Amino acid sequence: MAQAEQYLNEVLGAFDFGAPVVGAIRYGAGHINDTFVVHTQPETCCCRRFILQRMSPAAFKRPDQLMENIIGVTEYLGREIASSGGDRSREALEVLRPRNGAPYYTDTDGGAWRVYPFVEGTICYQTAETPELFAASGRAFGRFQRLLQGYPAATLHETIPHFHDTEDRLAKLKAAVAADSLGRVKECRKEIDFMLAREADCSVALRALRDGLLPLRVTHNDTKLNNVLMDAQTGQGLCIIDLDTVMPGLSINDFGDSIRFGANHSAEDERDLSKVNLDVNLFEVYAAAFLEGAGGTLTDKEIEMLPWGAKLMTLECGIRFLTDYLVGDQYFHISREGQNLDRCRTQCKLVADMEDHWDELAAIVAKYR
Ligand code: ADP
Ligand code: GN1
Ligand code: MG
Repeated sequence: MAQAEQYLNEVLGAFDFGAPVVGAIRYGAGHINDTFVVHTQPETCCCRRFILQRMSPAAFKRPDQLMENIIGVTEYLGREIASSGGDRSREALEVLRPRNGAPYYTDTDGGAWRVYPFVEGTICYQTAETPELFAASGRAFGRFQRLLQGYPAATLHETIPHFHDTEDRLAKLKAAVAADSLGRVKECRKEIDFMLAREADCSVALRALRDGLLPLRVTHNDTKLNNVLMDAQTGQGLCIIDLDTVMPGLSINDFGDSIRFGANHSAEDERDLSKVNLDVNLFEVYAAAFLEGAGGTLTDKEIEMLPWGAKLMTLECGIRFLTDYLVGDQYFHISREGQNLDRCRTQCKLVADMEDHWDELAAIVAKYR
């Protein structure tokens, strides 16, 4: 599909922003969608902004189902937030429909675009600059899970089938290695062996689900620190964004993906691996905050298995980055050659660190059961 910029004029004309559009530029650090910020200039007040996104055609095959999920979830969250005295317009995303009243706009080449009002007065962080900030994100993701406790899970579409099916992710890696379509396998033998040596781990959470030890819940499934907008005034987690993967899932995965991304002090694509280390203190800070936000919704078994969520989300993400590198970077946006391999290497380092600190992680969560 062509560059998203090519369709901007057409797409901007399809929405009524309530005032003239004065510009639209690329925005944010997401790996999946094409995101733009749209500036408008109302006559009587200052600039109003919107987020315009082309949903990734590589990731999302059914934008109709995806938007049905998002509209259902944002309206439900809006009602829950309003009824507890919260600010619906800032604490939950709102979908701005195109002029034709559809949930999203389809451009002349079939690309699917949506708009949200920009949530002002917020900051989107790429690394946990302070433990307080990380804790605030944990409370927000825990609360998100609690707020959606009563959501009718059976009405949700599976926007990406097998999304956190770690067994399936490993099988796809094996297939990419066997095909070696770009001859890249020789560069990443060490990383491939690292993943293969952990084949049995890939089944741990899935087996617990199959055995009825872990419950299926409505989960976010992509709980990176940069998927929560922090209130610039209060420093608290305000609005959970990136709802593309809200689906039935495991609470330990929501916990784990936050640890993967946030409980260290380096970028996801850091090349100097000596800088990539699990911060056990941040693990504890996040665990306490996530459980506080979840307000008693997690079972003892879920709490016991939180370290598994951290390890498996990190291993799985490493497997996904590696697979994408082997097939030619088709899924995760890259800004330089080798970036997905670098991302894979940071994940391997973090998994190894988690293994080295396993007893400490288990002791931390045991305190909260
Ligand atoms: P991706 O799936 O590519 O990660 P996101 O939905 O996370 O896309 O959006 C990318 C970035 O855009 C976010 O990290 C955040 O900085 C910004 N963003 C998204 N929605 C909003 C919003 N409603 N208000 C303010 N910023 C937003
Ligand atoms: C993607 O969309 P974004 O950038 O928040 C990906 C996650 C990965 C993450 C790795 C829909 O998240 O699953 O964990 O990159 N999202 C999707 O940074 O695949
Ligand atoms: Mg995102």
